[in-house]
Amino acid sequence: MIRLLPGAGKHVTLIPNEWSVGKLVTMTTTHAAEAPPPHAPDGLQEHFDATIARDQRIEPRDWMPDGYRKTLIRQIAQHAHSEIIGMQPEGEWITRAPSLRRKAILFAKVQDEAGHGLYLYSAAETLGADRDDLTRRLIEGRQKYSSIFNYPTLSFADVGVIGWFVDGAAICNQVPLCRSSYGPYARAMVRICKEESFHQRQGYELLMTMMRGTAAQREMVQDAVNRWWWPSLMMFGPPDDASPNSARSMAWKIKRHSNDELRRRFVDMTVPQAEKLGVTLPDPELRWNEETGHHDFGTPDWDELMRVIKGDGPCNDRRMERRRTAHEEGAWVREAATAHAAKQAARARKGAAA
Ligand code: BYC
Repeated sequence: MIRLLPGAGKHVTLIPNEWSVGKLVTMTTTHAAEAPPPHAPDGLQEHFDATIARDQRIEPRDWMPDGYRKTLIRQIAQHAHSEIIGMQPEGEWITRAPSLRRKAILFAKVQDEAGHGLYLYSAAETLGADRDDLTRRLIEGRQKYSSIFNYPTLSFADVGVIGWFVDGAAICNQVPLCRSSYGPYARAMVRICKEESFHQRQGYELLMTMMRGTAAQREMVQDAVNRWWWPSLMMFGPPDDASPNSARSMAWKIKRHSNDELRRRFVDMTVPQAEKLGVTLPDPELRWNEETGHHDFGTPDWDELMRVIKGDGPCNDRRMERRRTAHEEGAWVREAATAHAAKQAARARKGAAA
């Protein structure tokens, strides 16, 4: 089957592959998994390369190499799953927030994360992925989500530190993704980053309030900082020399900076904030380096990151169990929405025929 697609000013033919937009064949078929890499019809690869070289965007209807599509689906799906699982650690504090104001703020933040997950699943769908399939892959442990959400939230100070560190790290990582070469992903990131920046400030404001409080509150903040610092540095992924995907993703301009560059940017951004707050970052090697114009810092425990990614972190089982239960308990909502959409479509058809 050949489809005609509007290319840059001219019509080009596309030989569909398993990822083609319009879900000609979905991700789950055996055929798709076994299909040989599709051959790019004349000129399309060159057109794609030139678009990337000019820093222009690839859009869903454009031809793209199979590897580019797969890489994007992998990254966007992992990102979407992280947003949804990321609702859990903070969500546990909604009923225990110390005031109505803090409860309302936390509620709104957790709800925003759900929204981020939905934009991202929608972006993945523009690549031909199927959201149900992605969710199944997560639930069956075949797709990843961020390591950071496998750590427990032991006190209300953790809510502030997640906002400050985790959302701060998310901003460092995701602002450059607003310039990612794939249009729908880049556009989703614009709104997500605006909200993340609000989240980071609410976390920092909460911590400033606690630091002005009692000695016990200040201790809670320092304890949360000690527990979240290293896992936050791990959010940026393995070091560059152990990151199998970075080089390819950067050549395609999906990622704009390497894992280590972004990690360093995060450290540089966070150190003065820690000083202002009056907390100590738990790294004896942390110091300003006049020559490089950046901070030197210690090495995260990469074995720990690998263990957590593989499912052996402090809360992996709990997070996945909760996600599975929520998915099963939400089945009636999906069925009701599908029935409602079918009814609406039937009504629209009837109206059009009348
Ligand atoms: N945790 O070659 P690499 C958020 C995996 S949401 C788990 O460097 P890549 C927020 C990686 O997937 C946070 N897995 O990979 C939400 C790869 O495995 P596969 C999520 C990790 O893709 C709610 C393998 O290790 N943010 O911020 O070039 C509230 C090798 O790594 C991790 C995003 O998803 C990890 N930490 O770079 C608040 C942002 N690190 O897939 C905040 C978008 C690596 O080959 N994603 N892996 O089996 C990215 O920027 C990149 O995907 C990463 C990894 C930097 C994360």
